Amino acid sequence: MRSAIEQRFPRPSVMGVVNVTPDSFSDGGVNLDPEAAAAAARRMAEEGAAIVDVGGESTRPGSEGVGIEEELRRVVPVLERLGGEVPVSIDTSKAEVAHAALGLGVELVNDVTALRGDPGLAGVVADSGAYLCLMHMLGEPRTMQRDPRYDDVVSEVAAFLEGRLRFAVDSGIPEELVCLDPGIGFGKTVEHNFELVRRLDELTALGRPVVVGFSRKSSLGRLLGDPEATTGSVAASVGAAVAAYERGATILRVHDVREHVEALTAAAAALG
Ligand code: HH2
Repeated sequence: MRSAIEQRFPRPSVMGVVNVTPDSFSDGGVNLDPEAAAAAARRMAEEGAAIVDVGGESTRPGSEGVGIEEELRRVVPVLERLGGEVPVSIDTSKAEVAHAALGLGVELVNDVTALRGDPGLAGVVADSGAYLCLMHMLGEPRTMQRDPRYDDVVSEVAAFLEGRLRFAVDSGIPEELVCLDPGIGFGKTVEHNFELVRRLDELTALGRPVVVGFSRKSSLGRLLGDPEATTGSVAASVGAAVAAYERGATILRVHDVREHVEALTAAAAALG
C-alpha cells in the first residue's frame, strides 16, 4: 500500500527527466543507449532527484508518436538496468507500456493525456496501486501549438484537471495517489504558460499536489528574445521552477537536476 503522494513527495521534490528517444526537444538522442540512460538516471538520483521520469515517446510540438513495440523496446532495457535501485516514473499514455514498467518496479505513471489516450490505462494504474500524474494538454502534440486559444487559461485548465481527477477516482484510483500538472507548453502560448504559474494557487486549490515542468521549454527562450526558440536555458528553467515552487508547486519536472535541487533547497530555506 503506497503512502499518500504528499508524504512520498514533500515540497519541493525534483523529478529528473530521462528521454529514451531520438527526437525529444532538448535531450533527444542523448540517452537512446540503455546504458547511458540508466547512468543518467542513477546520476540524477545521486544529485537529489526524488524520482526519475523515463519516457520512450517524444511529445514535443509536431511529433507523431511511436508504436507500442518501439516504446517498449526503448524503455524496458532501461528499467531492467535500474532494477528498483532508482525511484522511477514512466512517462507514457499506453496501458501496455505502463503495465510492463510497473512490473519492473516503476512507482508513478505520468500520463500527458490524463487518461484520455488509452482506455486501458486507468485500470492498469488502479490495479497496481501506483501514483498517477494527470496533465492538461489542449489538442494533441502534432497540432497543439497552432494558435492555442482560451477564454481564461487557468480556469479552463483547472476545470479540465478537476474532471480528469474525478474520472480517475471513478476508475478506482485513490485520490490520495494522484497529482495534477498544468502541462506547460502543451497547447499554450508563452503568456498562457506564465499565467498558469502566476495563478498556480487556483490549481493547488483542487486539493492535489501540483507538478510543473517548465524545464528548458521554448517559452523560456522566447521570453528572452528569440521568437524561433525551441528550447530555454538552464538558468531560465531554474528561475521558473523556483517561482512555481513559491506559488505552491510540489514536484518540479526538470532535466538539470543538480541546479534545480540546489536552487530549490535555498528557496525552501528562505521561504520556510
Ligand atoms: N513535459 C514533457 C513531457 N512529459 N509530463 C508532465 N507531467 N509534465 C510536463 O511538463 C511534461 C511531461 C515534455 O518535455 P520532455 O520530456 O523533455 O520532451 P519530449 O516530450 O520531447 O520528450
